[in-house]
Amino acid sequence: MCGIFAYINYLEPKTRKEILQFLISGLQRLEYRGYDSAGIAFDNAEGKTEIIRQSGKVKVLENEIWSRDDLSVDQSLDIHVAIAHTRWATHGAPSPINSHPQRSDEKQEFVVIHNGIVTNYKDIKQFLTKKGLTFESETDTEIIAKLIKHIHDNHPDLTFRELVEQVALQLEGAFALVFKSILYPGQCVATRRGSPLLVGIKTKSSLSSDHIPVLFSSKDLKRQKDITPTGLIGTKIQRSDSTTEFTPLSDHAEVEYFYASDASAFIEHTNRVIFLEDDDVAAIEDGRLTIHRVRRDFDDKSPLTREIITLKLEIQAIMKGNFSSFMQKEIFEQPESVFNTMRGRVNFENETVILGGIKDYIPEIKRCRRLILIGCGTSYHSAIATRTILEELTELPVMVELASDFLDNERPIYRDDVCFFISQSGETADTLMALKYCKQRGALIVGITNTVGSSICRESHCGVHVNAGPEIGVASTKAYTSQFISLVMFALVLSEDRISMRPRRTEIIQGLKMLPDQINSVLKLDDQVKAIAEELYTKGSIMIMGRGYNHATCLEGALKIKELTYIPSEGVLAGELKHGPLALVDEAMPVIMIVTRDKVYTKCMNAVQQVTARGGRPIVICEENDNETPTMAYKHLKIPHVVDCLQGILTVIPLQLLSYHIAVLRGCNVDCPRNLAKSVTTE
Ligand code: G6Q
Ligand code: GLU
Repeated sequence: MCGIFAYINYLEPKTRKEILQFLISGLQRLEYRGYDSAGIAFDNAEGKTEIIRQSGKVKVLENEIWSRDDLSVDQSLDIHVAIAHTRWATHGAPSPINSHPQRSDEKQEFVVIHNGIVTNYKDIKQFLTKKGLTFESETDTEIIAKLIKHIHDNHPDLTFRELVEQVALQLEGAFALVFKSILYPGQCVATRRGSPLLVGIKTKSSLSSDHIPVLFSSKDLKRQKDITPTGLIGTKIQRSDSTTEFTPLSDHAEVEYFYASDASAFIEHTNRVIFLEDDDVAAIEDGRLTIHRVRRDFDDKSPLTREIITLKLEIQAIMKGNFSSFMQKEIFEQPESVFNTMRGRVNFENETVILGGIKDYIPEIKRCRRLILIGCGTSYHSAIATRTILEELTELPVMVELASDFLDNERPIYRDDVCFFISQSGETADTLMALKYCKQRGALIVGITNTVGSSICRESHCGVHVNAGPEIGVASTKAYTSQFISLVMFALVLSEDRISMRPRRTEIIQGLKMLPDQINSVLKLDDQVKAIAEELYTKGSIMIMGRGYNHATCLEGALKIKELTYIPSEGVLAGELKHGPLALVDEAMPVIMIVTRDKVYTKCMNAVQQVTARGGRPIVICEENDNETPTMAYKHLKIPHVVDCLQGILTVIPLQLLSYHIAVLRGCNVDCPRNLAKSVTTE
């Protein structure tokens, strides 16, 4: 997700340096949301809008800002509007020109920052191109900047707020927008639909009210009924003669406002916050904040006021939302993170998959000798989870290696090998060293990471950004499922032209489409899982069994339990049960078994029988339509059916939840387990 931040001071003098520092710290507070580039816009010493944008970390932008010696940073500004943005690219690769703020023209009459996706941007772009406008970026956002200028040029009588309303009426999709314009100095207008946007208010005195009236713009603007989405421009707009009395918010004229994607960006300055609703337009002019409604349908039922809330949360609490830990938040984020991994890549209608980061290398990959997947810990498990489907759809030999063991044994690598390096952090030492080992031997290097600009990213020839959003909990959860999906998408890309594989690809792609909702269903088992945790948290060890597509699941579940709860836990391939692990089974040994309806269902049922025959009391994770397995289990958790190669996305979630609840019951530090680090950057 990206971050929006804006700072407006009115009769509260600040030097340009202070303002720039506000912007940088605001963006730093939003870094946890994940991004790949950043930018700011402010007034320069000549009174023009200055834009500074960089791809990469906020630090890169900060260095660029302070390297400039022409900014007159000591100039004091009584009234000023500054906007800032961290971008999570959806349209156009991370680059300065694709970063925000996006501008309307060379003179930068209007600049805008955007969080979300404008789904009808191509229509609007085509419309504006026909009007003679040209575009410099690959983003959807740029059309917003161009559109507001176009409406202004055709309706110079409209106020800044009215211009933004008209723009919002044209847009489809999700957006939070903040505009700045040299044509409307000291004014800043924001609006949202589908993406969060907050207003922070800082004044020296108490506010005269804890509510702000909402003004209904439709009283001001009579739109002609024949307006079409791109037919508005050039339509005469009438304005009623209604005037609106402004009630100043405070008896002091001096005031500072903040716009942000979440309160963590400005909570250190003020805890007085307004949460804007969809289709609100928040306009700041002459130090006054007014909130308007852009009535898209005339039976608008939204409240007539917006409450000014006094937040009592600490910054971290805001970042965690309503969750007790980042790990818990990240487990519950998986419907969204899995969707984000597929967003803009999987087209569920025409059943195509596009991975922009590797598309130029597909011919070379198709000619390769074999695929080698290399990683550590959970990332290694995502490789195990997808090896079979990769072999099936690519018809290539696929090897899976633990990076440390791969290096210890100096495995042979050849020029026609394709080596995948899977890493959430992109900085894991063993994985990075294995990458360099393979690169030296001429193999093609594919990075599968969750961190843009990381070492593994930079060292790879090509790659896939798993787009899970930042993962702060040391124990990897949403990165695992996103790595899993990324590798499945890769398999689908490699088999795009195989007629014989069409039915299988259809089954998988339609399975991917259902995943976010199905993950939500599994998350609803949280209370049942917690009840099981209350039985297990005092145990001395826990065994988890699975096979086939769920071999990886039992390894990953065991890893989660051991690293979070410090209870020895082993993931056992059910087919190995009789070759030793069965000796561990008795009525005291907790055994969790994964049984899903696929080609190994019967074998898994046999394993359940073997465990129960030794007095074991298995806790089974099975499918909703399976009424047989539960009769043999001590307890069971039912999850939705999904195509076999995607089962591991759903079956791992009860194990993530179980490890979380057991850790909490045992008083363990969920986000920072003892002895562990989020990124193991040493061997
Ligand atoms: C698992 C841990 C750990 C992690 C590895 C690899 O929950 O987070 O096993 O998966 O250390 O880390 P990277 O994926 O960042 O390379
Ligand atoms: N869709 C816009 C872009 O790709 C904004 C993405 C974001 O939310 O950061 O630039």
